[in-house]
Amino acid sequence: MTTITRRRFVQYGIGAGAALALPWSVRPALASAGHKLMPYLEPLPLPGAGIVVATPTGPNQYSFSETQIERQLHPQLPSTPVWAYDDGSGLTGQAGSFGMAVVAQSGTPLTVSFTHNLPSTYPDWLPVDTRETPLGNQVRLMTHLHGGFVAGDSDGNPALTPNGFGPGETQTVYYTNQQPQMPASLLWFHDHGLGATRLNVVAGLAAAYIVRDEFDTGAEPNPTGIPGGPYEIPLVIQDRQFHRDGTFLYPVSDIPGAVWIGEYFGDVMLVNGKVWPFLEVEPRMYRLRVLNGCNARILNLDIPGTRTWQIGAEGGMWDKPVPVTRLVLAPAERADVLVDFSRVSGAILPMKNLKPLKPVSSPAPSLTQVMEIRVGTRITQPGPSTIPTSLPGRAANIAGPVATTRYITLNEIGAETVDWFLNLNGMDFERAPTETPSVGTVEDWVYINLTGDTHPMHTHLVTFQVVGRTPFDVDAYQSTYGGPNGAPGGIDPTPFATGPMLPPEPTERGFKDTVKANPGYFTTVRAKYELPKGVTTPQTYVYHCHILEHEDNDMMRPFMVTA
Ligand SMILES: [Cu+2]
Repeated sequence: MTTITRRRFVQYGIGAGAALALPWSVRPALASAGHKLMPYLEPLPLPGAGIVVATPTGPNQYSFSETQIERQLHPQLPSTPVWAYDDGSGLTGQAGSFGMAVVAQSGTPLTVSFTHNLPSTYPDWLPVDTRETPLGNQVRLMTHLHGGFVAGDSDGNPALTPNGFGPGETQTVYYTNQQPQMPASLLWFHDHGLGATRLNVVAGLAAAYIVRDEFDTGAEPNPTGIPGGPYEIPLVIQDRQFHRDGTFLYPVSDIPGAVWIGEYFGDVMLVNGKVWPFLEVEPRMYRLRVLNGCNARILNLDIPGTRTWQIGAEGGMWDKPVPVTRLVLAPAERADVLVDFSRVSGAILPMKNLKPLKPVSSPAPSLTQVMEIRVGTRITQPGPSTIPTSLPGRAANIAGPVATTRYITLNEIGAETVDWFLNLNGMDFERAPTETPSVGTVEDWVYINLTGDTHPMHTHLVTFQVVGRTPFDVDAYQSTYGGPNGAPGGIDPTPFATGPMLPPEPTERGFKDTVKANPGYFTTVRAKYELPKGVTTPQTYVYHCHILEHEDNDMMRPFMVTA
């Protein structure tokens, strides 16, 4: 608490007038252009038809450059500057603001490079808060493979490389795709620049990373008996606002002296990088692979159709399908679902986003429309007509013993003031790691939420089992242990429990890399802290809230896998 941190140093020093230097202070708040846009005018971009499937530059090797392109994201909008990952193709195949997918094979490692070809300083449509960034308004990039089981220096890791990569510089990483830690699954890679992740991702720096194996081949038919080929549809959902000139609108704080805002919520929904698209399907079974790519919005998706089953989540496929009616996905959570349109031939079905039910809590304003599904009447290829009774994946059931249980507090400090920030364990990001699991051991991490909202907690390196959520007396815990920087970590909240631990949701059956830590509960997850083959201790990673505004300020901590 007495350390002079990045934030406080600049707050009391050179950064004090930063907000005044931005053109935003003289630009009147523009009404977002979103409410005037007519939905469902353009088709959903698909792999090979609006989403580029990356071309390797050598055997098991990809070379991307981060570059600015312009795309029209809706027919009633001017074109939008978008930051994109270019595989060398020039991105003529990218239709919208999301448009790149790597297809990897479980067990086959990849070498990937990312070269910064973007502007050296932030444009005025991306309002950087220079109190949070290591190098002011310089654009510093770092790509993280979300869900990757990799060495620390291939992680895109703001603890190891806080300054990221500047213009002309190249980040080179080695993605192990090692089994069983990286089974067939939908991962994604996105920018993780320190203090600017929220802006770099809004600008477009996010892409899909699809891992295949001998069962989940992506073809139809396949050994799993699920839809494939054109009947497997990725859905990357992101909410955005727009200026009338087509640029993304990212609001600046209305608190004098602050630029950072607590959470970014859009007033239009983009799916695969297009505003409110439509999707034409045949009256048969489909596989939808849904990723919540929003900065802060928790989705509660009503999947239209007659019957829906979830078959997997972040950590890959499960052992059996689970019937679902709604998909409640916090930022970075994924759902792999089978949807049967066979009984709704000819129907026009809206996919809607509803307010998430308690105990999930979010201040997001309503945004109901997502996309429209148009069911045709003809079937080109029948595909599977039944749901498999078993799947070639796994339920999460980590055998003990649990070597260590760690108690991690989630704190919000100075809300609605110029000094507003969030933290973990009452500590700033820059402090040395306090979570130091021994390699190969199993640990329980208990997220003690002392704030009013749900935080999607994401751990790099590992996937985990959700053990459960326990209601507790937040006020009593807070008044006993809280301080000016929040409550410290390391204190067991069990004496404050007000009821028994609730089991995981049916949709938390498998391994996950992001868990909803709801207010009023402490949430326990269990992971085995292994390292990739040939990688030796110590290795440093980070864990953080995946609400990108929170991650940037300052709800993120390093952790170290030790001997
Ligand atoms: Cu958060």
